Amino acid sequence: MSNRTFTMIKPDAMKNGHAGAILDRIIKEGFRVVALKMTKLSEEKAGEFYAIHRERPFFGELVEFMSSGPIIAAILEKENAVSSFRTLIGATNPANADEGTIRKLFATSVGENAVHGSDSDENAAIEGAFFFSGLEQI
Ligand code: ABT
Ligand code: MG
Repeated sequence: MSNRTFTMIKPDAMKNGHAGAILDRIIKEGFRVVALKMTKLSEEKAGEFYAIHRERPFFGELVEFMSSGPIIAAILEKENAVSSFRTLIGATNPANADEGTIRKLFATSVGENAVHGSDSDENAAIEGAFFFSGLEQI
C-alpha cells in the first residue's frame, strides 16, 4: 500500500474562495504536502486526465468545468493516504457526503464537487506524474 495520494482543488472551490480553508483542513488532518502548484487545465488536458469517463454522458460538462478556471494540484502523503483522503473529502455527490467532510462543507453539486481525490494507489501515481516531475516532489 502506498502512502501517497493526489488531489486537485477544483475550479468551483477556487472561484468561491475556499482554497485556503481546504488546504488548511488537509494539513490539519495530518497530510504532508509533497508537491503543490496552481495551474489551469486546457480542455484537451482535462479530457486526458478524465479519459476513463470519456464514454459517460457527463464527460463534456466535466471537461468544460475542469478547464473553466484555475485549479490547485497537489501530491499528499499520509499513512493509508488514498482511502484516508477519500474519507476526508466525502461522497462524490455533496448531498450524500457526511457532515464535516470537505465536499459537504464546500462543494456545489455532483458535477462541481470542490476537490478530487485519487481512487487507488495506481491512479495516485499516474495522476501525480501527470502534473509533477520527480524533481518537484519534495
Ligand atoms: P473525482 O475526484 O473528480 O474523480 O470524483 P469521484 O472520484 O468522487 O467521482 P467520479 B465517479 O470519479 O466522478 C468524476 C467526475 O465526474 C463528475 N460526475 C460524476 C458527474 O458530473 N456526474 C455523475 O453522475 C458522476 C458519477 C464528478 C466528478 N468531477 N467533478 N468535478
Ligand atoms: Mg474519481
